[in-house]
Amino acid sequence: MALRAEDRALVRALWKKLGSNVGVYTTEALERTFLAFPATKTYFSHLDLSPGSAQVRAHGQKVADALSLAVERLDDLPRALSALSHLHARQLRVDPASFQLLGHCLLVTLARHYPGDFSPALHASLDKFLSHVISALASEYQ
Ligand code: HNI
Repeated sequence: MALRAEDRALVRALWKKLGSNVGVYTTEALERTFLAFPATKTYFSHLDLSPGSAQVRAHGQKVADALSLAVERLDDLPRALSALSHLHARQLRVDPASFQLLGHCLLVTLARHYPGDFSPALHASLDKFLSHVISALASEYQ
């Protein structure tokens, strides 16, 4: 489903509000993913996954930077994320189904921290944005 102008505006406005805290929320989303879907931890056996881990926080910041780039390049997502898709598909060999799990946990995290902003319209727009990111990340799997 295409991202309409309203979706883009809502996602951009939320991202502006998150400011420099995007990494805090992606880190919480990662922690939730590891807890709710423990099979995802197998890809990170080389990292310290204990609560509050600096390594998870550092990884969360990398994911945050990729998502912020995606917000900046909403018109060009497949190209913006192609190197990352290649990395996940060919080198890391991450099951693309797990992208949905992290996306879901990020949605839950943002809803929890921004309950007042999280209207059904913002929910729908964020869901669409994450679906676009996930399909761009999955593009190199074919
Ligand atoms: Ni993902 C590395 C972005 C989902 C497993 N991942 C990265 C990096 C970014 C990134 C950025 C760092 C690349 C680099 O160093 O050049 N990952 C994203 C995004 C999503 C995502 C935007 C989804 C929204 N990755 C996932 C999921 C898994 C995953 C769901 C597994 C369950 N990613 C990895 C692994 C690494 C990784 C493993 C390497 C980590 C390391 O440091 O060794």
